[in-house]
Amino acid sequence: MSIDFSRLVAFGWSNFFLGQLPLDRLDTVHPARVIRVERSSYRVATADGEMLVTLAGRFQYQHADERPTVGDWVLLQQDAPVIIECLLRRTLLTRRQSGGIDSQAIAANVDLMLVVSGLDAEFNLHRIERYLVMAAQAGVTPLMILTKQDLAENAEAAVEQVRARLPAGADVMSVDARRDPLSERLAPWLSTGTTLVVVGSSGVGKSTLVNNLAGVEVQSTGETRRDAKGRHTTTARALIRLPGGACIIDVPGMREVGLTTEGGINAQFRSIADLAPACRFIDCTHEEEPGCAVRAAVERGELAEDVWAHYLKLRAEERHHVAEHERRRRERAFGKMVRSALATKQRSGQ
Ligand SMILES: Nc1nc2c(ncn2[C@@H]2O[C@H](COP(=O)(O)OP(=O)(O)O)[C@@H](O)[C@H]2O)c(=O)[nH]1
Ligand SMILES: [Mg+2]
Ligand SMILES: [Zn+2]
Repeated sequence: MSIDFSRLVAFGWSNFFLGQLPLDRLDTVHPARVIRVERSSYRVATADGEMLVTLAGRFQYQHADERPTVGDWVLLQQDAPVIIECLLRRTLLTRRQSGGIDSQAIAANVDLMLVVSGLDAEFNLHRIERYLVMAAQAGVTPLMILTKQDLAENAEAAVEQVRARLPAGADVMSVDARRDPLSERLAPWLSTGTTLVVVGSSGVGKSTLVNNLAGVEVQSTGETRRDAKGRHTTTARALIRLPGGACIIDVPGMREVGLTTEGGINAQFRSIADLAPACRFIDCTHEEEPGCAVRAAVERGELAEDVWAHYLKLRAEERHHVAEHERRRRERAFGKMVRSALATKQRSGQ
């Protein structure tokens, strides 16, 4: 059977994935993109349309971030609705699983990260910076969308504050996500084959933005997210095709914890990472050590004190997290040792 690749191109298919097809097995497998994940159920888009599939058993033995996620290109078995392989990813957004340092895949093969933040009372530069760390870690260019412009006291000033923290190539704009013509304003980023992912805290207007771009209500917004008992309903992670040809992934229930890693922090705080080689000690923490080039730059007014303080805070959080995980791991290992010693003792009848 021949595959109509033009249909896959509309979902972001490219030569990067074409090059991974097993040419000797093309009559027994076919490529598809994962467009929705809900627990163990996967919806995929193939050249012949959408279908529901499950994972082959062997994925059970793989690390959590190696299992297919939304945005992944996968190979399906020709004669059964089963994902048998996950193709190499161009980019991958991960988050730490709660209570561990193992990472979990959130969205794959994304080109642009829309970081959404509100210009209402919730506006917080440090929170925005966390998402920028996450983008740096994933190797994806961020585009900052500051929503609720209509509720802002001074949207222009906020835009400039954010701009000062952006890495090269990134951009920022303020919008009213309910009313602005966002397809027009975001047009340069929405060409066919581009995949965007929307991240940001709950209530900032992510679903409003996705609906605005889609031109219809594809995601429920505001209080409708809660069920009759007022609990947040868990919606699935989904990839939605926009009228202009781009794909967009909404990630509901994204929390800020566990977003950072040491590598991501260094990538976002380039100015600090660039100064570090000039510190006297190779393992300088840039806190109290003599001969610290970072602190010297703060004292000379060349590095904003606030940037330095936030860097220290994120790094301390990251180290605490890693240490905590290690402590729990040891506790578990010790418990196991004690239990097996007891079992041995019982067996020998003592
Ligand atoms: N005033 C104003 N309200 C907005 C804007 N964007 C979203 N909202 C409202 O904020 C609430 C939360 O939006 P929602 O899209 O559900 O946020 P999400 O949790 O990030 O998906 C809804 O009541 C929206 O109508 C905006 O630009 N201006
Ligand atoms: Mg939402
Ligand atoms: Zn230092």
